[in-house]
Amino acid sequence: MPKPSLIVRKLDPENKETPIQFIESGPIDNKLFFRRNHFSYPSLSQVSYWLPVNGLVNHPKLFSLEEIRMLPSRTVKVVLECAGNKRHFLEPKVYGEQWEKGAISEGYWKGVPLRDILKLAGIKQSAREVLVEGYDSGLRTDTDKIFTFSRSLPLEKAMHPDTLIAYEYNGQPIPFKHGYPLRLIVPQWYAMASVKWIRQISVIGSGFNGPFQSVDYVYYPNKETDADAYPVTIQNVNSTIQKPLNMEILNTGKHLIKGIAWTGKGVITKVEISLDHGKNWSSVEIGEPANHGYGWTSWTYEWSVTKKGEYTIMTRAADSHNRTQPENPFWNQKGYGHNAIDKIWVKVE
Ligand SMILES: Nc1nc2c(c(=O)[nH]1)N[C@H]1C(S)=C(S)[C@@H](COP(=O)(O)O)O[C@H]1N2
Ligand SMILES: [Mo]
Repeated sequence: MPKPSLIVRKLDPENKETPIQFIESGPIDNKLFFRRNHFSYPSLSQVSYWLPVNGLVNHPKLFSLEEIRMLPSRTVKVVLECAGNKRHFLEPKVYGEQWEKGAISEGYWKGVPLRDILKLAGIKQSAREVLVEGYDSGLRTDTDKIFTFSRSLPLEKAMHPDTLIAYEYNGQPIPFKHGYPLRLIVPQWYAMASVKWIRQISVIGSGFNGPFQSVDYVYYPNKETDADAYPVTIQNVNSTIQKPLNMEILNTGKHLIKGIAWTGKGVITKVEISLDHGKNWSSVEIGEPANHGYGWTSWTYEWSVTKKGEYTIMTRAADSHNRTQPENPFWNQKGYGHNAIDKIWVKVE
């Protein structure tokens, strides 16, 4: 059997999509995990790796990898989805990586809760956010300055027991391209929050406004102005049809339609399908228990088609917070958070 491979969007920095239509189920093998980088890969020596935790703490610390591995760990199944996933389908089009449907993957991340590390350092009263810096850096096109990839979390999210300083993916040390040796994992948020190659963690007393959260990863809903901007955080409820393929030609008879659904809030409660341009909707079968960690939900639908013709297959998921997928994507300047009803076209002959 020929094997699927990553789809290249850009070589340097390396940006590649998961061939999501050809994934049987999670967890995703690291070779097929999408890659999203703002800069070239950093060079860091594993021999001398230490994790500094400083800022507004009572006892600034330097952790060795050994010390981190000895602390009580947690393992969580998490969907990492790039905020730009599905950007390609936005109308009018926007600039940026033209991700189709594969800037998403899921798997098991093991690590130490960030809050345990922060507690060992002792957070001061004046703390407001936790800043996590990556080892990679470079020029941004909008300035002539060098930045590292750095982002902060509000204290509440930083202290959530499932926000991890991860060191394993699917039972193996995290592959270098995905953040070895240590990477932040922030379940339910779009994946820009999950900073790779952690260089330093600092507790800070004010809002961080580095460009990866004050310029990028901000929703700008207006075309002409930057008014009404707000930060990109939790994943929208979403679904993707994996099978059949878009524009596939099928024969009459039985076809298994399958796909995935996920959300950054609560759990998936329902996935519906329409085969008549959205006039009628029926519920599809949801695979595993819907509340399985922060993973996606696989679903299937058996389609018996006797009439030849052209069909539109549409899916929409709903979550336990009554969020559902809109008919049209929410347009914003940078094309984040696309979660319109998923749609493909097939011909039956
Ligand atoms: N240090 C660092 N962390 C990073 C990034 C980066 O460029 N540098 N990209 C972020 C974005 S936008 C995404 S979508 C995910 C991608 O993770 P992956 O390459 O492991 O799939 O990492 C996030 N963490
Ligand atoms: Mo991303």
